[in-house]
Amino acid sequence: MESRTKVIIISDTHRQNDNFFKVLEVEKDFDMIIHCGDVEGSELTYTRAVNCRVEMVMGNNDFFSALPREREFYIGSKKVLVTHGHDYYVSMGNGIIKAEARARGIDILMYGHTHKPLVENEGGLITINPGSLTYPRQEGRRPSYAALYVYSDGEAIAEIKYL
Ligand SMILES: [Mn+2]
Repeated sequence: MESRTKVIIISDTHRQNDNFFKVLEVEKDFDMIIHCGDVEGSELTYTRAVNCRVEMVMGNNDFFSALPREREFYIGSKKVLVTHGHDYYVSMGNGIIKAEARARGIDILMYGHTHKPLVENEGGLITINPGSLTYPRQEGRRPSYAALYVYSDGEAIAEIKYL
């Protein structure tokens, strides 16, 4: 029987977590939360709020954090890389970080830092930037996050969602 893993991806909350709790009111039956950095000390807020696995990485504003700079793991058959992105100059574009992901054989790349949501799917690499739930910078400036669905048949679909 086919199974589905649903992942909620957030980033750049900067210690303002009201919109995260709004996401929890909207989203049900997810299996994992991933935070792409700039948590700013709210790590326990996330891990205590949900009963599922939570993965977080360190952002450029997480000065005293014990979080890792990067995480690599599998979701189903998909190899995932999570990093904040500032080490790969994502403010200038995502060419460098995508090249790194391809070199590592990554299937799904997640980063933040720009506060601008983005989903790309090219040549077998899915790239996700959930934007920011707190300080959105894209046109219209709606707080955003992403949902990722990984199916047991190998299919993966990501979408940007707005509050
Ligand atoms: Mn940020």
